[in-house]
Amino acid sequence: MDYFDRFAIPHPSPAIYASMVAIGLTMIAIVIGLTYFKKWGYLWDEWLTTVDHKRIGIMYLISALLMLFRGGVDALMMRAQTAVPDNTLLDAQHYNEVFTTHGVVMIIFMAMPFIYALMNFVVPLQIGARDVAFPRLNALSFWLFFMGAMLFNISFVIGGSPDAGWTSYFPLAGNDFSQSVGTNYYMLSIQIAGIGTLISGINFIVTIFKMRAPNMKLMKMPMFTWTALITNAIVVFAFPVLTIALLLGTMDRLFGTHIFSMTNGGMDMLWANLFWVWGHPEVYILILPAFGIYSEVISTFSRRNLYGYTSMVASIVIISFFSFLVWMHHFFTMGQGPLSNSIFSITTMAIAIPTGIKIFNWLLTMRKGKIRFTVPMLYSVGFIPIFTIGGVTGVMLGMASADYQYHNTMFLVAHFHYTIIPGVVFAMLAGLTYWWPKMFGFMLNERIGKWAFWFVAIGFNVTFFPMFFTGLDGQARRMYTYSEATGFGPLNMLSFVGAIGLAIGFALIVYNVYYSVRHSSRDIGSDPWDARTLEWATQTPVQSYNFARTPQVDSIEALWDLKRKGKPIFKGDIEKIHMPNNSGMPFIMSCIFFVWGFSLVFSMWIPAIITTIAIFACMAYRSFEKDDGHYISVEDIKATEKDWEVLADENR
Ligand code: HEM
Ligand SMILES: [Cu+2]
Repeated sequence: MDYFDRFAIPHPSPAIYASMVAIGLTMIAIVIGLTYFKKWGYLWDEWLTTVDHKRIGIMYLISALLMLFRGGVDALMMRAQTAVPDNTLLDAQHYNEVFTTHGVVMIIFMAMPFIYALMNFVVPLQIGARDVAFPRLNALSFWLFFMGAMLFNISFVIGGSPDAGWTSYFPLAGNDFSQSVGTNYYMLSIQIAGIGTLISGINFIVTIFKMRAPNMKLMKMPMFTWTALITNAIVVFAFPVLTIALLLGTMDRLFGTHIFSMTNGGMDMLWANLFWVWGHPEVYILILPAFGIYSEVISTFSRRNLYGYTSMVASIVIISFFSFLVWMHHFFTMGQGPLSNSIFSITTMAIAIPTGIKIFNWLLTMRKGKIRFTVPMLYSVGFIPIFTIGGVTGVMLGMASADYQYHNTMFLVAHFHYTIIPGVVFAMLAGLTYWWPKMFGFMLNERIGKWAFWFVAIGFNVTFFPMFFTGLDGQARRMYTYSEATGFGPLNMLSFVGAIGLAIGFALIVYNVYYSVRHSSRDIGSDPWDARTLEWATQTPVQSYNFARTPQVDSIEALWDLKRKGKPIFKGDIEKIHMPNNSGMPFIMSCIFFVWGFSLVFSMWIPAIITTIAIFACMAYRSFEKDDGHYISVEDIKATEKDWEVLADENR
């Protein structure tokens, strides 16, 4: 029996048992449902083995939404616990686990797949490509991310969740202070997902450099594609640091090395440095694609071309460079002395300049525009003032001396939510609503969407604005409770009320999907927003091969020029198209990775060795496999294109 004790969770409670039962029942229901409706084959052929960037994008999207729900439940539990002083809903240990999993899930398993969902779906279409450069690797990226997420989530029911914060600082995260397997889960699941992300980074850089439509110069790329390019460049430089940090952390925990420990020559600050050398660029990995989405949405719904295109490009390049030069601002108070604190203070504040340029460009794009306040536009307009508050408080935190007051208080928590929520969540909701018709062939209902927007926007401010005040008053972050004498009670209650407003907003978004699936018109054409870029010059839903003829582009807003000036995009005859074949390998390999990670979490060496060999065997198999893809014949293409008035000159 002893052997199995390790799989038990160390701090069980009725709520956890209830969730275990709920998870078990849901899984059984899914298996029964798939069997009953005979959908296993469909699932395997169309989804699990697909290499189509559009389907991979949709799978990223579904995973991100599931994780948003999980992270959201964590958030509600935290706000409920702190709503009144001396509350006992969660004890200290559970609270630690909840804020840790909330942070990790939201950043790594919600925001990251969300941006990759949109990049996958949109970028190849925006540049006029048939797919990404390495479609199979793309599937591998997704499945590695997915298996990483699953591994992280099962910690909740098998062995216990991590509890050392999403930053997992040592020595707290070392074996002496984190004795459960929770932090092993943290190290290994983020490792697996992170490898997937790194592969995506390379894939997208090659795609954007090599697969653009003829004549699409770099400075003619749509802004979302520009941000995708720079984001993936940051990924390629930042993620290897995380890989190494996690590897070293895993060695400390599993093999008893002393790299980050306080004893035997370890350096705990080395972790903090490595973590933030990845971690600060990471926040820009999240926000740059958001900037891209806002640029597309604001120019489409202001019916104007983006103001200051060149300065937009320049500022994202500068931001990406600076994002690597500020990491130390996360530990001004940990004793590196005034010289380094001053240098990092200056670099930190400097980053506000290119960001400010972008804000002015969006405002100037809207100026004199014919603005349509659709749902994506509401999120984009709402983003501007809220994000500005986040940026300004960031500059306050960036002053090293003042940070001694703010650090580790609720003020910091307010700051980063004021950047991340408008900067990532609003952007994703804008992008989701904007590209939804291209993905699924119908629009989301505007009226429900607007109600959801107001609940989200107001709920957000009511939740997080009070934290600036409690933080300045000295309420520390990551504390599970406080006494009545502190006087923090009422403002925390207000935060809780706001969190419920936010939850209602998200529930409305889910309801909107359900409502629109049932009631929205399917007859929306291929360009329902009267948009400007190439992704809207495809049939809806998009054909597997994207474009029957390769588009010819020589302006930033190719579709707009076609519609307004009659500049043709599609020329020449239809030719047969070469497409990659589906493959089960990425999925199978990722399943093996999952077992590998799970074995290591519990120090089960034999399965860990077997799966390591199996992973290499998969790679070897792949390198000898002969698979040259397949062709789609001209007749088949013509049959698919027949019912669609192609925007080509000669077909008009
Ligand atoms: C004008 C731009 C910004 C400045 C000057 C800035 C500055 C700072 C500083 C100095 C800290 C550390 C404070 C402390 O620990 O005491 C911090 C924390 C943080 N910032 Fe920002 N920031 C900016 C923009 C952003 C953006 C765009 C994001 C995300 C999209 C972001 C996300 C975060 C997060 C997640 C943390 C807290 C991490 C943690 O300790 O858990 N910041 N910021
Ligand atoms: Cu930072």
